[in-house]
Amino acid sequence: MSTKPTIAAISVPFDLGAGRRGASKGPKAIFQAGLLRGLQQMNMTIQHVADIRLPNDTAAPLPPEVDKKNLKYLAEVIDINTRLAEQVSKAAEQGQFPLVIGGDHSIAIGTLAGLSGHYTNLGVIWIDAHSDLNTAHTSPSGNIHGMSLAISLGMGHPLLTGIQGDQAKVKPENIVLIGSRSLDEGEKKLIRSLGIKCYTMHDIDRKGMAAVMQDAITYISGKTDGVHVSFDVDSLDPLEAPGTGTAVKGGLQFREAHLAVEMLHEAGIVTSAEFVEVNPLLDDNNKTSHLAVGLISSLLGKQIL
Ligand code: Z70
Ligand code: MN
Ligand code: MN
Ligand code: MN
Repeated sequence: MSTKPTIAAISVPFDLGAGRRGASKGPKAIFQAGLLRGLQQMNMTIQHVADIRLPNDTAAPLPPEVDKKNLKYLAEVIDINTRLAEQVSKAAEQGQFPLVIGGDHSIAIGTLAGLSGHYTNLGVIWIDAHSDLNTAHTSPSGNIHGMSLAISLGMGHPLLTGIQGDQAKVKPENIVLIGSRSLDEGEKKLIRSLGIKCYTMHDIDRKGMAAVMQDAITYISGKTDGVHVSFDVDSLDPLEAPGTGTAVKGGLQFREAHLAVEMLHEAGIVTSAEFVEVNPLLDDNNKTSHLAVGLISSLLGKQIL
């Protein structure tokens, strides 16, 4: 970005899309770790524009005939994402940079739904140990945070794919997965059949993060008119990010993760972002919350010198 946009921070203290509770405490911990202060010190204009919650923690009820099979907390996930999508859309409409702070990764459903109307070809860089490409038919868990990217592709329960309209919110050729190392069988099939660009940990080990990010940026920048960065902190190695619900060994190092977001900033292509799956209940001295603040700052342009 040449002129710095206003950052519209949108917190989503929601964790019913995940298999364990605690990510709902992520936003508070990330703000307490100094998010606003850090960005203000960088001369960024940041406003905390919304905190998305269910009134009295109760979702709008679903009609009794709705098939909820293998979709845990479907009503809550629909309701929170419907609200989030409206808020994200409003921020994008006003030319702000939506910065969504989760919460579990099911909130990407609402973020992408809210963004999609503002772009013809929205790019998505999905930095995650997982691909979140399950449907109720392939999911081993029924946890909707493992389905959010499939839903954004238009695959999944119609009440989820229908948020902000039935159209797909993102096209498979505009997605890049980075840091993958825990993929379910159905997800692998889908990545192959749709030809989704996927840089696994194996690719990062072989080529190095700098080359992977350069490839990813080249791949996505020519054909998209906006790029959303969906950053799941479980992409990092559990030694770096212990405060997350589904830690998977063999993840990104602190420096690799920072390099990735620094290169995204330098490319000048990023128009929105979300940081998800910080679980303060599992954290060690707020290490993961501070890590998130550092990564967000770097993505938005913080430099060492
Ligand atoms: C598994 C599932 C997942 C995040 C775990 C795990 C999905 N593929 N996503 N943590 N962020 O249950 O679908
Ligand atoms: Mn995820
Ligand atoms: Mn994950
Ligand atoms: Mn930079």
